[in-house]
Amino acid sequence: AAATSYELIMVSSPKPGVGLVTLNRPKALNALSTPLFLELNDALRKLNQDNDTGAIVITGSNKAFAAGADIKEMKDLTFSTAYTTDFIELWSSLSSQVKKPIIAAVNGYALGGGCELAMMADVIYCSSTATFGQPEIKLGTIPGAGGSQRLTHAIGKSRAMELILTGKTFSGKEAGEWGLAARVFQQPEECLEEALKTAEVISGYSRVAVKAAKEVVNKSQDLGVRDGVEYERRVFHSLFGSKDQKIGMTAFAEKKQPQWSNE
Ligand code: CO8
Repeated sequence: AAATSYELIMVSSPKPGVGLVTLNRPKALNALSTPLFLELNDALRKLNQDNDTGAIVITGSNKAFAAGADIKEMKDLTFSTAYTTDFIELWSSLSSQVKKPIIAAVNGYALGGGCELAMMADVIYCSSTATFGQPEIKLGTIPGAGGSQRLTHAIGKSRAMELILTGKTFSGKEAGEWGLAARVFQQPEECLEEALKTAEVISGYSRVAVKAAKEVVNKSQDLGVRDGVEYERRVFHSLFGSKDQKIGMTAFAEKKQPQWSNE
């Protein structure tokens, strides 16, 4: 992905095994236009396929992670065009097609589609002054990229309902207290640095086990507990067929560091 040049995002690898995607449309506070999303999807698809990448971090600027879908682009959109072109559907490839862990490092505004993009990631880190929200109601519409579902799962119905019905924003500090964000930092730079460090840690584990871990945790969002536990056990059993399970447990027994084969 690093070899591809993009206009609205930047792709780099600041740590071994880590792909960093930085949204870079500063004039529009990283509003998620279709061209931006096509670039983002392209970069994520390539990072997902890239053998050197074990985990991905998505971030924006200190001012804005992303201030939403591009309102100017949507202003004149009709029902029939939105419906026949499956508007927004391509967004979902982020959560369903990228099998490597994604950490969102959120500083500044994460509103509307920006909040939804953060919630499509597997883990959210943010700075305490970040501003989250689903303000679509103020525009005469509702969240369209999973916000009503993922926010409700993350922070509970009453809080999510209040936020979505009023369009009120909430801070990074609150996102941490409510369990939407895994960790909250004082400084934006620290937020990104810690996200990269965590991604590096994840990237150091067996790719097979990491992929399975992400898969089973995500299943908990769709299945009831009984089916989810059964699904987990099936995948757990299947990992006895991997080389890395043997490598990991043998290394423990021999008091050595495991050298993963990623097989
Ligand atoms: N879309 C398009 N342009 C935007 C957006 C946006 N979401 N947000 C900011 N911009 C532009 C502004 O128009 C402005 O451009 P210009 O300089 O040409 O006038 C530039 O970015 C800077 O913005 P402001 O001058 O407004 O900056 P402030 O610091 O004064 O305010 C705010 C920052 C509070 C973030 C303000 O920009 C704002 O309220 N933005 C809109 C937030 C919002 O409503 N987001 C939700 C959008 S709807 C949505 O995401 C629906 C999701 C459904 C699924 C997605 C489908 C694709």
